[in-house]
Amino acid sequence: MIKTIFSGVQPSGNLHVGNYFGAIKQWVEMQNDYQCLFCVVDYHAITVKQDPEVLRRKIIETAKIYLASGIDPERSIIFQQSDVKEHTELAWILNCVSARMADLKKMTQFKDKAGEGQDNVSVGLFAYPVLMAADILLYNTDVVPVGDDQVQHVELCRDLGKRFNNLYGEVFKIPEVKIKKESARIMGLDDPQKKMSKSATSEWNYLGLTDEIEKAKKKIMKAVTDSGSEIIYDKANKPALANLLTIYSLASDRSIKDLEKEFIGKGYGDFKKGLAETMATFLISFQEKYSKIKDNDVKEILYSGAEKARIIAQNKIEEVRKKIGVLS
Ligand code: AQP
Repeated sequence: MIKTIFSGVQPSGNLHVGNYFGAIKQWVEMQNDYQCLFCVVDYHAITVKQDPEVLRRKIIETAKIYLASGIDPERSIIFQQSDVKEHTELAWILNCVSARMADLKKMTQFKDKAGEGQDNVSVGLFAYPVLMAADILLYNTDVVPVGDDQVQHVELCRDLGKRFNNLYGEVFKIPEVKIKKESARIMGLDDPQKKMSKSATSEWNYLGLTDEIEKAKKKIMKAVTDSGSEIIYDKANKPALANLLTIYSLASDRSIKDLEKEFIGKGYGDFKKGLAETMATFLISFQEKYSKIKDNDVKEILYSGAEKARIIAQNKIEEVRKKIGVLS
């Protein structure tokens, strides 16, 4: 039987090469072998403050990025999370019957995002991994392709699904996580100790898929580097260069060894110029596809995607409602 994958991106900022190489590129490759659902997880985005006008635009932009990357709406279901109400319904049920405060307190992403002010962030930010578990469990998902930062959340999803099944009998399929080792964690251009993040306070942190080409080049030229001048991959001692080499390798489809060879005897300046040009070529080609996609076409794709997703989600929620004892 054909297996199902589910994954999503929050429309919470400018999607970057970390989102692309860490997650979306894998999705494109998996379309041939799986039944795929790719969601624009807008209810995740509102766990932190959003400007409604900007959010509306980002939802369209995120779906456009899926399409420009090669997600094919004829083969894959692309939809907006808030269009399928069963996500929030299941999240509430899981909040009550499966999730425990202790589970959520362990989530490192919550600790990172809330920082010192844990008492003043939204309850939604704390509970968001439960909504993510609901997103996944609703669709009998077999595999969840994500970047490294989401692995802990998928593990929690597995635990919540198993706990529900133990209490009420087999209802949920327990999914596996899938990460692409070489691109699982792209680090910030301004700080190689922190992951590249679309909601970073500084735009010099990320390389956006829709960044103007000259700006993208500037970001690369300004990216922090390490001491020394040799171009070698050494994650422990040269983390910034290791990150840039990873991005270079992913954008050019060349091995890191091959790149190291090319830059023997050359310094960071030449290396960055090479990366800036490679990235420009990658972004020009991506943005050409992106700019041809019309907002209205995206809206139609999201609408019909939600109709298809809803059929699967409604079946699962009916099963859940029966099990927990509410009248249908
Ligand atoms: N730096 C990264 N390297 C590799 N993969 C990454 N992903 C995110 N950042 C990196 C993967 O992209 C997918 C979508 O991410 P998300 O929208 O769920 O947001 P996130 O994981 O919280 O990361 P972001 O993009 O930095 O968003 P903000 O700043 O809004 O929190 C996921 O599969 C993620 O692993």
